[in-house]
Amino acid sequence: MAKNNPLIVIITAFVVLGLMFSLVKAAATNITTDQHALLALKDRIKYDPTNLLAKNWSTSSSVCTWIGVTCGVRHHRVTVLNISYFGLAGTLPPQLGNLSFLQVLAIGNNSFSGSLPEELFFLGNLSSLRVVDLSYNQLSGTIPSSIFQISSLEKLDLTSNMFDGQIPSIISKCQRLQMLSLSLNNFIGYIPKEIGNMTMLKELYLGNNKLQAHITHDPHNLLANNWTASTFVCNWVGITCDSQNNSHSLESYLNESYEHHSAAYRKSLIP
Ligand SMILES: *[C@@H]1O[C@H](CO)[C@@H](O)[C@H](O)[C@H]1NC(C)=O
Ligand SMILES: *[C@@H]1O[C@H](CO)[C@@H](O)[C@H](O)[C@H]1NC(C)=O
Ligand SMILES: *[C@@H]1O[C@H](CO)[C@@H](O)[C@H](O)[C@H]1NC(C)=O
Ligand SMILES: *[C@@H]1O[C@H](CO)[C@@H](O)[C@H](O)[C@H]1NC(C)=O
Ligand SMILES: *[C@@H]1O[C@H](CO)[C@@H](O)[C@H](O)[C@H]1NC(C)=O
Ligand SMILES: *[C@@H]1O[C@H](CO)[C@@H](O)[C@H](O)[C@H]1NC(C)=O
Ligand SMILES: *[C@@H]1O[C@H](CO)[C@@H](O)[C@H](O)[C@H]1NC(C)=O
Ligand SMILES: *[C@@H]1O[C@H](CO)[C@@H](O)[C@H](O)[C@H]1NC(C)=O
Ligand SMILES: *[C@@H]1O[C@H](CO)[C@@H](O)[C@H](O)[C@H]1NC(C)=O
Ligand SMILES: CC(=O)N[C@H]1CO[C@H](CO)[C@@H](O)[C@@H]1O
Repeated sequence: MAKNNPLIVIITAFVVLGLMFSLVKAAATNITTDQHALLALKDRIKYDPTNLLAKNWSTSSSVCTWIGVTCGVRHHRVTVLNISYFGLAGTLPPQLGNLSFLQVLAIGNNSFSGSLPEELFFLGNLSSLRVVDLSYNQLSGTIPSSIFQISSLEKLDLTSNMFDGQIPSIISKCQRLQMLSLSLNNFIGYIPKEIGNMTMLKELYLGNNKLQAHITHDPHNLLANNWTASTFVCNWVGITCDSQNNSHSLESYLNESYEHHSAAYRKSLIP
């Protein structure tokens, strides 16, 4: 009965037009879009000790010759932005989300602050991203969940920032993730059990947060047998202690006082 209904025809026409419009818009981005995105970042730099970007990121030269920037051979678009160890302070503009060919975003060991703009990882824009290294900055706020829609992501390093909130269970959508570090932040809540089904994950660092464990499945009785109250916590499997400091400076993937709670943990291990 909906056949040839004029209203449906009109709605369909609008939907198709909208789709075409967004495709044209996406196709309309070019190296100038990338330049605008990087200039927006340059504008957000509040401290640049050696005037590196001020001098080098000049509009009179192609962005592909800018320091820290690499372009792809085929598309001649920005594929790598690596400004790690430049000593910069500033914030991240949403325009970075327009770098639609970006594969590597590395701003580690600087003094970037503020929160991550939600648009930064908006679905579809940064769909080629493989590596995100924001480690050793002063970034804060929650992680926009849009980042976990990027299925190409292989490495996410947020070590040593001031990020907070919970680790969302949709993180397991990033099935290609091989390295995840959230250490030295203010994450709270339970570690999502879905992390256990990220089969490519080789490195996982969650230490020095305010996370809690909720282990319901321990197939080989690994923790049940190994995390015993009678042995020193630094000798437990999966726990590494600071070798210079044989006390409580644990870089463990959970911060709970295991010595006092191990019995309770073992109780909750096996369903
Ligand atoms: C990029 O696109 C804009 C508008 O779509 C156009 O004005 C500009 O000339 C293009 N730049 C290059 C380098 O193709
Ligand atoms: C910017 O730095 C790159 C890499 O060091 C260099 O090749 C380029 O000539 C510099 N550009 C300017 C305008 O200084
Ligand atoms: C970024 O550059 C630094 C310093 O040159 C290097 O050590 C690091 O491996 C690079 N990061 C990525 C993700 O390529
Ligand atoms: C880039 O990002 C900004 C901010 O999100 C947006 O206003 C702009 O339209 C985007 N597109 C281009 C082509 O610069
Ligand atoms: C992302 O892509 C959409 C659709 O092409 C566009 O409207 C938007 O401006 C882009 N940039 C950001 C930062 O969202
Ligand atoms: C990065 O910065 C942190 C904190 O300042 C420092 O501990 C670390 O050694 C730095 N990494 C490198 C490779 O220099
Ligand atoms: C893995 O996690 C996803 C998302 O939570 C879920 O849909 C899927 O069923 C899980 N697969 C297994 C094998 O646990
Ligand atoms: C726990 O595992 C560690 C590392 O494999 C091992 O050195 C230690 O002896 C084990 N402890 C117990 C009580 O099995
Ligand atoms: C040893 O642990 C104490 C208390 O947790 C800490 O303040 C100190 O910085 C640690 N020392 C080293 C060398 O890591
Ligand atoms: C290393 C570390 O952060 N330890 C903390 C773990 O949590 C207990 C209880 O919340 C604190 O007392 C420790 O300082």
